[in-house]
Amino acid sequence: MTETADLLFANARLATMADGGYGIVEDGALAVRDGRIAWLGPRAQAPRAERVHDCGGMWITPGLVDCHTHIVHAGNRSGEWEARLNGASYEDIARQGGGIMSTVRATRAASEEELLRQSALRIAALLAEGVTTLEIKSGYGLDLASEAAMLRTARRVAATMPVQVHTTFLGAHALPPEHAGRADDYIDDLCAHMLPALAGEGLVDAVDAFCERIGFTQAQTARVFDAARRLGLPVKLHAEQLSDQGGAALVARYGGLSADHLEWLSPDGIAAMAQAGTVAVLLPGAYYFLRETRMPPLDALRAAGVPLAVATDCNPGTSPLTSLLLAMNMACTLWRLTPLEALRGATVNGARALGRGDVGTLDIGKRADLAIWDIARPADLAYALGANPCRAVVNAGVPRAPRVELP
Ligand code: DI6
Ligand code: FE
Repeated sequence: MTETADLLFANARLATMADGGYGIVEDGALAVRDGRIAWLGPRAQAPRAERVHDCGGMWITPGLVDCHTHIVHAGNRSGEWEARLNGASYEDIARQGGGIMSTVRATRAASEEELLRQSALRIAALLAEGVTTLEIKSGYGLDLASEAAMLRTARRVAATMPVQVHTTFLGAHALPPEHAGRADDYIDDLCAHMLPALAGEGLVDAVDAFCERIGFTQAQTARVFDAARRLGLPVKLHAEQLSDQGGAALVARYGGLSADHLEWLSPDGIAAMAQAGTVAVLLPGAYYFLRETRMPPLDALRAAGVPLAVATDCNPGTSPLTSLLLAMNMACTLWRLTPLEALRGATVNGARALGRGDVGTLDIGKRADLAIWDIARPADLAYALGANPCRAVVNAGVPRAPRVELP
């Protein structure tokens, strides 16, 4: 590289995640120009730069990617969680109006300002741990105005906090009370009116659904996917979380970006995902919080070469988790992912689950989204329970402290 770089991160150890492994460069350096990675390699060969940031021998990884969250919502469900621990059943709680519908009521009642204020606290926790790309789903509004408010709030997160946001429409998350007993009518309205209107406002980057006995059927999900396809939007799916509904094979048939959860994934589903290049998004937070016992078929996914991503699934009901590092540890401790698989799941494969090729690895030309860590080796990121070794985060070449100001 002959031109002078804007900024050089020197005296660093690089985990580029670019070669199927950690892609380690010891005693390395990384140069940034115009927000992009302009050069990386051995420090002795580093180009000139306007400014130099001495990393003191710390590690640099790609900025982390949390590719599956419901992090924008109002209210919380700690009360029903406490009731369950005191013996109440899900049915008791649902009869008293608990569950997803209590979050729907709270979210519908909240102003967009309040939605942003409550969500920003959770998002700040993720950003403090090096997350630079975040997926945010709707799905607690379940009517046009409230779904729009959620997605507009997600867009405001990207405008007011140092993070790139991918919005996912999840109108097919649960059946709203206004359509009780009329799921097909709700899907009709969603496909004919809600999704086209939200997409027309530029609020939707991808479309998701909850394909489950307590969610929507394969046929209803396919209608949502057909509507997404008509609008040129990519799809992903909450699939095989609690039963095998054939969701993974369905989203793979649509060339979907990802199938998520997958505890009940079948061999047919795995084959379809491998064929389509659909990413398996693993959500150990929900498995842990619900005290599930059935694991996703990880050895079969590995054997089929299906890329594995790891995400928090941050949501108030089944995964109130705002630490991607802890999600990585859960994936290793509960499901025997290797630390390398967990870190790839939160970088390059998380990016792939969002259809992004310009983040997730350290490569020339990629967006200079980086995280700088005070660790002995990359495995420390999945190892430490609760410690946050992030010492700096870089968004498009601009360094910042891990702790961010709230909007
Ligand atoms: N699967 C889940 O675990 C969450 N949504 C979904 O599709 C539950 C969301 C909630 O309980 O609020
Ligand atoms: Fe989810």
